[in-house]
Amino acid sequence: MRSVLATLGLLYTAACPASNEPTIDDPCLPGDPACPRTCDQFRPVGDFELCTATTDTGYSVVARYTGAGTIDVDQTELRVAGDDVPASQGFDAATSTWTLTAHDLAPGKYSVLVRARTTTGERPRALFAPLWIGKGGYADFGWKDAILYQILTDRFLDGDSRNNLDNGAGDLARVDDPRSRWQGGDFAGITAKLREGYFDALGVNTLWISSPIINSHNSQPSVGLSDPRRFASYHSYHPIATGYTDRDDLGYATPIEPAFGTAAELHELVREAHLRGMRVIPDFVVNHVHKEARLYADHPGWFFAYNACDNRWDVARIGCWFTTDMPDFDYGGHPDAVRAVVDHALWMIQEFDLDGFRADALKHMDDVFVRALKAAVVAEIETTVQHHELSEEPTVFYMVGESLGGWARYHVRPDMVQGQVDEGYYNQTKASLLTFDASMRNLADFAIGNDTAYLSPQDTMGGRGGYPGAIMGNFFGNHDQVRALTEAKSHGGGAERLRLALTFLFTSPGNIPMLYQGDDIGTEGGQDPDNRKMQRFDGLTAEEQATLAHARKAGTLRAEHPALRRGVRTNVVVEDWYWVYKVSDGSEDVFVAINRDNPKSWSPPPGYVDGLGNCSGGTVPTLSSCIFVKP
Ligand SMILES: [Ca+2]
Ligand SMILES: [Ca+2]
Repeated sequence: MRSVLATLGLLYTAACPASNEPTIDDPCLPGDPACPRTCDQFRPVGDFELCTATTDTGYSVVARYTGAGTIDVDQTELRVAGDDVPASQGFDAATSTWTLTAHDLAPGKYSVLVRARTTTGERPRALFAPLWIGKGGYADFGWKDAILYQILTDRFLDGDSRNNLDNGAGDLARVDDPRSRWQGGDFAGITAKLREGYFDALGVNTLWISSPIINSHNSQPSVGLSDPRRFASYHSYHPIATGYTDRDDLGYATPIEPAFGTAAELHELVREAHLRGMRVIPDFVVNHVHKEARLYADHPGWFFAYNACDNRWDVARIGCWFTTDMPDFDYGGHPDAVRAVVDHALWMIQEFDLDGFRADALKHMDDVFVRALKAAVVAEIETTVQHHELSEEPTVFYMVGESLGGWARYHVRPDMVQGQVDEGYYNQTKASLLTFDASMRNLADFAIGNDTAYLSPQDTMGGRGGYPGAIMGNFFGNHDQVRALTEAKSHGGGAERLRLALTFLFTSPGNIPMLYQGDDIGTEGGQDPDNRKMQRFDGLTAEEQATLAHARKAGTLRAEHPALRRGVRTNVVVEDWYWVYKVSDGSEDVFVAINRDNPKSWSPPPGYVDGLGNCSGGTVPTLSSCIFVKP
């Protein structure tokens, strides 16, 4: 993987001789000629001036407090790489400066967080400095390199049955469909699979998990007003601890969903991910709260009056309530609400060292909020990023939204989010590879343009969306769609079509492949709640094992071949039922053949082999795909 930082000329190198390099236990003080610092460019960050520098195995962080008053080091919190350390560490009281340096580090994320207090009890805004160290997908990562796996935390793996909710207790007992109850999945389950290498085997380096914030533990009404069914909030879209920060706990003992585990377990999950160069981006749900939320009780005026969405998703898109129990934020009229929720977001990101957000329901929030969130992320999270608009540096905070009904492009702007889940990609992939309602020629015509479609601005929905830093999320299934395998089966096909879609997903360059849990093995399911079954790891059928093996090969090929992530796709052969394309990044070419037709004769240039193991001897078998690479 090429080093993005090195390419941009942003990688500082240590000035200290190796024998004289300071360690975190032996910090060098600013201006001490015996121990030269590597930092020389300071930037203002709130009440601090910050300088950070990294090498492949070390870092220097110099943070100088420039605000009012005197730092009370005993009352200040300092966290380095997830560990709380005494704030006196590396602190020079005379200059109000922390100097933190370390070397000989293993690859990973070594963010620094300072929650300062002054001797008069003032609390300056937290200082956060995200730092990735090391090669091999750590500091040499840009968001085009992401390969994402979508997890519904409650439905992945029950790693600790002690945190499970009792579905028979109280109001929850009104949920009579087992598919709509809590099922026990948790942080511990995800962490167990991280340690086991389940995601590594798929080439996956980014996890989208459910929102970790506490939800209602009662039963919920349906979105449809005349639908009598009750649902549990296992999907985490009914938050009640919204607004929680380290400064204001709103009266909650923990803001973290207890059915998913503890805050310590979420820290552990993120730490295990970062050790592997893996990014974690939770769902971020702030269009609304649940009516049990403290924020709603304390500030009812921050919310629109009850006004059911009731299928008026476009005409009432900003101010309607999704259900009778989900008060909807009126951000446009309440700057205090914007500030409170942005501060909640910053707290979450800093506290858990998160790498991005999957931003829920963007289309249903006032632009004022989205812009305020992005501005705060740039100012207070991306404090080690040089070029915020490029989405290239490893500490860029990636936000990917979800705006259906043609709204995807609208929010893809430098002052909003880098990407959206790409509805067009979903629709076309489904039509050409799962249902066979559209031809391969349609898919080719769509895909070549779509790979780069969001890199240039275009008018859309009364705005102008698309910019050179855009990176969309490609997908052919998620928790809101009928399962891909079910689409294939209901149109006369089977798992072989799902495998065509997997090949296409993992070989589409420029944007992030987002694979929904279960689509790696070929899980069936209709509309919600049928499409959210518990992930299965054991007792897989031969067909499921074949699909998982295919997904692993295709995902690994994407991880190993930069052209598949960052290249440009061109057509080689386009027929109605058959397509061969080439993806090139200037240093390598990868050829991909996808065949819905009778066996085809096609050979790549000499020296290439099919990494999926389907094609040899110049033949592309029927209903199969091949990814030709040079070994
Ligand atoms: Ca559990
Ligand atoms: Ca709204």
